[in-house]
Amino acid sequence: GGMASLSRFKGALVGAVLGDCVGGEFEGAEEVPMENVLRHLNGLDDETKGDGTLEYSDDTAMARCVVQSLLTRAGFDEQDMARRFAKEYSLAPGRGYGSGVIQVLKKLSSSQLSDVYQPARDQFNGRGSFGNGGAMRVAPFALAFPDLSDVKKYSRSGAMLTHSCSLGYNGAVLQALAVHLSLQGALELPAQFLDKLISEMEEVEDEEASRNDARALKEAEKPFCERLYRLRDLMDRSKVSIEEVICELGNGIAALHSVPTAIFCVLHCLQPRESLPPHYGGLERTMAYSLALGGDTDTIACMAGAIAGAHYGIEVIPEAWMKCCEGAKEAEVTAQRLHALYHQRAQGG
Ligand code: R7I
Ligand code: MG
Ligand code: MG
Repeated sequence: GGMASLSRFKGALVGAVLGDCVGGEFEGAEEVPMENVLRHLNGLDDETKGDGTLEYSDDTAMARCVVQSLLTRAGFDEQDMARRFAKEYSLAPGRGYGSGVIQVLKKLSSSQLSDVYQPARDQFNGRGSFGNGGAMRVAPFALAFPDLSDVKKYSRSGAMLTHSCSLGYNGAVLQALAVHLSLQGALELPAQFLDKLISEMEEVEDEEASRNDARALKEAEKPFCERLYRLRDLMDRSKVSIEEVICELGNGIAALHSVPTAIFCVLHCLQPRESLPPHYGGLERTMAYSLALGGDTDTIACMAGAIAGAHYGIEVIPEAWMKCCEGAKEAEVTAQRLHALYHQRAQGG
């Protein structure tokens, strides 16, 4: 489809759900042989399996809250979004939330809360979380706001409801930017796509709070930029092993160790790869490759799925995969409403 087409919106939202659902199988595994990944994915074609047998986790549970809030409020409303996170957690606490964020979600249900950002600031001795929980749910921001500056501003605020450390919320900004650009067709020119991400993140990470956090955590001056430069080096190599990717970019629950990794998965899988079945399309390759990295597989596949889905569109997503994944059909339906909101805003409505 063309720029910001309905197919791309559906692809982004459904791609994220798929990644979360199929990635759950290997979450926390140290390394996953590709053989096991392919067996798992081939199993999804089994007709005898029931609908929605692969349940979504916190990644999708929170993304659904983001979607519902953005649609209901026709924009970003921090009170409303915080309330939805808290309510969702109280109704289904067993979706695999990060161990730290649970405290935030409990505090957010309190009715006498004057500042919805305060519970997040109290995390980890006042530094805030650098986990990838802000980034894993951020795709809907890119689907609701056509302006790049709005995507940056609101994805940051949305992440700060639970992640007040810049190494957490800047990861969300990076992921939102990647989905935004992919939606515009920017992955047709991968090198320029990456250049654009780097130039945007150079600006984002120039802020004082970012510099202070990076210094305190003994990271590079601009940690996400540094990772994006490493990513560029990896892309330029003719061959790169899974071990090298894990070593250079990471596969963990920190946003810094997973968002650049997810972007790499998408870029690496734009073309056929020897290690992957030749009949796989780009989205299937991206999913398989993300799972093979091990570590935080549900979240890395979820983020890669959103970016890849925005690029390839809904048509390439196997029907059998859709059927197996809880919430995938619903995501396809709600994507239409985000598409309408986006184009209404784009026309200044
Ligand atoms: O970031 P968050 O929402 O977790 C998301 C992850 C995804 O993989 C989901 O699929 C789910 O499995 O969890 O939750 P947080 O609790 O804020 O952060 C996740 C973890 O990162 C924490 O439980 C800590 O182990 C670690 N972490 C930190 N550790 C030390 N110091 C995050 N921030 C810090 C920190 O500042
Ligand atoms: Mg999860
Ligand atoms: Mg995860």
